[in-house]
Amino acid sequence: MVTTKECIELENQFGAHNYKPLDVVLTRGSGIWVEDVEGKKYMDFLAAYSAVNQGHCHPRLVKVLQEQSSRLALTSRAFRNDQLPFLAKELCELTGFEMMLPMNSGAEAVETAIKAARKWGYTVKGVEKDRAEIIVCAGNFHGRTTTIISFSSDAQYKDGFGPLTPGFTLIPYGDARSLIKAINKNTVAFLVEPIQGESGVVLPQEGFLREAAELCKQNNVLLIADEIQSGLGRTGTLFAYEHENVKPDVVIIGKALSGGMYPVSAVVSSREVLGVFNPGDHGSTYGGNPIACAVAREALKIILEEKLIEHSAELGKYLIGELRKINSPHVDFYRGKGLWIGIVLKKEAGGARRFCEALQEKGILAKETHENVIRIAPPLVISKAEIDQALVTIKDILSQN
Ligand code: IF1
Repeated sequence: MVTTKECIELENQFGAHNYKPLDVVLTRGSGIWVEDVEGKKYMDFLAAYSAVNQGHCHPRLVKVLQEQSSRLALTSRAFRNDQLPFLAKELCELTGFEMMLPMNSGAEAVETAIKAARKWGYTVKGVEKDRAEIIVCAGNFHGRTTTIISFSSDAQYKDGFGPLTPGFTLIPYGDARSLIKAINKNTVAFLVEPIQGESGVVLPQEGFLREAAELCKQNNVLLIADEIQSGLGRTGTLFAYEHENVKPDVVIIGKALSGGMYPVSAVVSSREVLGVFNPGDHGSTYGGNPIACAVAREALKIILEEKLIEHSAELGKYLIGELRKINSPHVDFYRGKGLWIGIVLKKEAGGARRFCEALQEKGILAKETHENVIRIAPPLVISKAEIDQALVTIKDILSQN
């Protein structure tokens, strides 16, 4: 039997220190519950940043993973397989787009969308070679590749990783007037999270996304929604953009596309946009592999058949309502949509980390973001009874002085 202490020491000695995780060493998970190596059980209120919407080790996903991995695991796209065609069809029908391009990590899908938008700019819109510009928002998080961190507004994500990739313009999140000013003849796309995750579950003011969609349409600019974290039921709709009744030109999906069982991501869009890719333009060894596609097909079915979208809307509303009843000296306000909530602490609260450590002590695993926000994002399979059980602990910790 390994111990927490032993695991932490080994990881610290042999693993790069690119994270500061909570000192909990997990060994088992089911539903919203995870267990550490000493047998202590926790409610997972992060869901691997919304990748485990379907709950840990969902039996249907384990079964599909086992079956497919013992049949055919990887062929590369040099050959075809019998899973990708059906994921492509099912994903396009579910999302209402004409085509998809499968990748593995979220960042790879974001890079795919950037490359598609640039090539669409040159070959369809007629932008001058190498002059394409993409507008992004301050506070964005779209991944960790050197191109993606080039347009981050967070110095830490960029420091030490230059030279940075040009061709990106930052505007304040939610500011349509800045968007108008930033758009020019070389603008090919506006890449945006409908709700910003890493920034701490930040919702733009009502109507921003609708105005942005209108501006993009008027200026022949692609609206690209990064739904890698906000998508697939997290905010109480299939995609977060639906809250604003817009339909982006391109949608980037990841994380819960596989229910946390396997790295799977995809870009969905029109034939006009994804049609810019010719054979050999783009790809990846594992992109669209049989396991990824079989697991993703099942993960999408679970979201629909277990009504996780409606569940997220209903229980999310209940949860934020109950949280707002807590009389806490530390909390400034609560914000969120569906089962995605940010508890924004006052400056004088001393940062969110200590509250996450206190929650860990009491059996709830949550993650701080940007110093003063406790992010709440349990698997969407959470029951009302489990929420009520968690509320007792959360209330206890937030109301203490
Ligand atoms: C880390 C953050 C969250 C994402 C959105 C693309 C990606 C992500 C909206 C890239 C990934 C993860 C990455 C992970 C922690 C986590 C994270 F804190 F980094 F910012 F969720 F908020 N678009 N987010 O949220 O997808 O390549 O990771 O599959 O890098 O620390 P990926």
